[in-house]
Amino acid sequence: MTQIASEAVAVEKLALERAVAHLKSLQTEGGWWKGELETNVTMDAEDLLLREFLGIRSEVDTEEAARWIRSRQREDGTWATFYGGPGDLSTTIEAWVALRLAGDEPDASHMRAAARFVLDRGGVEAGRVFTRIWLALFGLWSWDELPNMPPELIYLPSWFPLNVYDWACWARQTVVPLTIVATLRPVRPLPFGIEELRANPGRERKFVRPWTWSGAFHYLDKTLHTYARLPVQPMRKRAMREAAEWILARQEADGSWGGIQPPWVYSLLALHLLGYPMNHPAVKAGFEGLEGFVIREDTPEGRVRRLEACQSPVWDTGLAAIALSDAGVPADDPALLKATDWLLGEEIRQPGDWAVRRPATPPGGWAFEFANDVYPDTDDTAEVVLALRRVSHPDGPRVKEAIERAVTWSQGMQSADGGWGAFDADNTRTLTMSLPFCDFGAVIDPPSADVTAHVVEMLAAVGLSGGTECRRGVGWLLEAQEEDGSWYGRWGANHVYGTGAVVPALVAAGVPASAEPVRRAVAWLAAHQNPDGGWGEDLRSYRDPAWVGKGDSTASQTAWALMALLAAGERESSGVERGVRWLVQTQREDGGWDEPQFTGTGFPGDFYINYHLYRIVFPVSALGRYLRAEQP
Ligand code: R04
Repeated sequence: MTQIASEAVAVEKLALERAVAHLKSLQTEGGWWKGELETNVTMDAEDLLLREFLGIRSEVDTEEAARWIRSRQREDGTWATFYGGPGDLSTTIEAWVALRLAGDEPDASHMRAAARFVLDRGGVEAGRVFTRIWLALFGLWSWDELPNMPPELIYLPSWFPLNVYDWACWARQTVVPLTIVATLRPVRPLPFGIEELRANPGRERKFVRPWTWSGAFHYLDKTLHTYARLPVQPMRKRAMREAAEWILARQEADGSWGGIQPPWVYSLLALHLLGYPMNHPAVKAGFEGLEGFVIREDTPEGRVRRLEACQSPVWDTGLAAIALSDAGVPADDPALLKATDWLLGEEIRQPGDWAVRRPATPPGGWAFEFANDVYPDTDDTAEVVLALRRVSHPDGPRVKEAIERAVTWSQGMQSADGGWGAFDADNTRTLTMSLPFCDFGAVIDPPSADVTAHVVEMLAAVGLSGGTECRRGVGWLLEAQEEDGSWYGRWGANHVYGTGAVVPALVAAGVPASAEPVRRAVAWLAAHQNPDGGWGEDLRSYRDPAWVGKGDSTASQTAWALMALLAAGERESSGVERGVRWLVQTQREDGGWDEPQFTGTGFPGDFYINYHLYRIVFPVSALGRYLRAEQP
């Protein structure tokens, strides 16, 4: 090696050492990691509305939440769903209403700017269903102008179209409580109106074509509205009680539902409306648990309060352990042992909703959150197994058995087409998407390239690359490659995430780095490297193909691209060298990276996440793999 080359490697080693020290410093006493899960202000607006509705909204909470919401408003008066993104109509409507609750006057300049944007976009009339449900709760929107959601849904058997198990688990847990809310149609008026946000007082009606599925559902909806207005409905009452039982059976140990905000909030609302008092154990646990998702922070403007939409400790801990191991931290390092102890305690040993589709599959695996026993997912399970197998733990058999259960469960969760969805097998019935209610977010959980890749990589790592499941998974991935050589990213932004997950998986499963699909992926990554050496892909790419593979360079996305290129044997390429240099040059003094950009996806097109640990775990993995890759 020449003098200059070895100096360059020394710089990268130093960068990695500092990054490892930074990552280690973020580990908690309990052995786990958890980065903030940042989303958007609908969380905070809806929290204030919920508390107002229940009569438990405090002055302090309101002031702190309002301060946070104001701090997120942009120059043009709008709120977005991700950093640097375009103004979002529903988010801006909800923020405006929450600020009115907090006492902001409609003629204040920031409120007028927001209202102007809302009117420009068609007013509240054009807002999403969830937003209009919140307005209806306060008499600001008519329940008649919302899609019907009959609670009798709960009776549909699991083979019947549209039954609750045809819905993705997050939508299932949201819809069941909403059937109760939308049937009882409560209204608790506010001391102010929203005239400022209405575009056309007499809402115009569009002709809906009855011969499409969504058209047919539209007219069915009209019929159901007529039924909803009939007076005595003992059958409805029974259905609502049945739905309440279903909800109560799914409350988690921390009082949450799925550990995610919408099901949590609507479940509490539904129980309240059915007469469960605030001191009922389930309701009490629900509100106490929410406290654990509140972040308070002191800023120059005063204290702010914001809510996490969900929490990612298992995911973060798995990724952090893999990163440390990639960086050369020894397999028996105390940091890895502590993480392993915690992860072993988080294993899920009981059946959940997934068992409806896979009754014969024994339980095992991991979920995303602290408490999420009903909803383990294949993505977290794969990453945790990839982490555990690199640790040398004193109780080897215990680790081995947990891994074996997780592998068996993952194999059982393979969908009929050979891919993997996150929370369920064969959750692929697209009919659900045509319901008038479903105008926001993914409502099914079909196999995706990123999740399938993680499971394939895990199966290969435990020596099962020759097994049927892994081989069918590889087949699914090859089939899913885009024309341009990339893979779509369902849970991360976007094609850089998908490609960054799939290439290492294919190579681990035995596809040669010289094979044509891998070469096409390498070419796609090379063609989308930024002039500064990094990679970035804007979340607008989900709606606008012009953005695919394009955006500001970020640490996490640069790391994903690098891991794909390294797996593809490109260590000596100038692309890898320039990518690594970008990471080294943008590293902060404390060993971390800045990443205001959101690179996580909740729902493509609708809901995005900034996982605050992504900016450190992925660069550590990428630099670690770069430095440990075999020298030619
Ligand atoms: C990074 C992938 C890991 N793996 C597990 C996924 C975890 C995150 O999943 C969700 C997060 C969510 N948030 N909010 C919602 C949500 C759903 C998820 C949500 C749910 C219902 C409605 C609106 C938002 F599945 Br309505 C933060 C794949």
